[in-house]
Amino acid sequence: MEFSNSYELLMFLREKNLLKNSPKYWWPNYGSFEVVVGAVLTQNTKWENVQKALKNLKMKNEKLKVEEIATYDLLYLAELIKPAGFYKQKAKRLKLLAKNILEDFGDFENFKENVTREWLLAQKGVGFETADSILCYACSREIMVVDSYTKKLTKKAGYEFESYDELREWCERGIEENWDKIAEFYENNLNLCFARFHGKIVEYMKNGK
Ligand code: 39A
Repeated sequence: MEFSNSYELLMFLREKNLLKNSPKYWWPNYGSFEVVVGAVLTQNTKWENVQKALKNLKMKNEKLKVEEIATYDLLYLAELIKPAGFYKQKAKRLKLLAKNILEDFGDFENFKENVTREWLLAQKGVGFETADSILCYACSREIMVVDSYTKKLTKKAGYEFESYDELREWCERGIEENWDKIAEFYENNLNLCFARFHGKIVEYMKNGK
């Protein structure tokens, strides 16, 4: 596998039609508080386990609410998210994050509009990948999420990056430098190009082809 920048990687993945069975912006229920919960739950576990935990959480209410998670009994919350692993720690972190969102932003809509990467990174248990997943898929910001799949794929092509941000910037640079060409393929509908790019990488690494 050879590509000299992230644009070439995107073109390689684009031909494979990897998102044909995925939601528009790949992450289910994009733009909702559920994405924040999923981004925390997916740490150190498989997405399939996250889906089980989300199903438990959504038994009472199909739409997850920040107010609900902030007031849940901790043991009850931990029990619901058990399938995602590290459930006691994740329950504490989720509840604290929900409380802080309400305390600092008032509601989820204001959080989506105004939250910064710095604010997210200052939250307990929120690292780069979780913060960027929240920014990209919950808050509709044009930021590339990079994860272990992205690292593995670029490594296979001979790239080594010293940090998360170095890899993220490499992914973003190739796209930004070729914006005009990409705009042509997508008929100027470049909304959340990075969300779809990340989704393609994950699907390719999980399902191959
Ligand atoms: N690893 C993953 C995923 N695999 C995923 N989907 C499939 C839909 N999401 C949303 C996050 N992480």
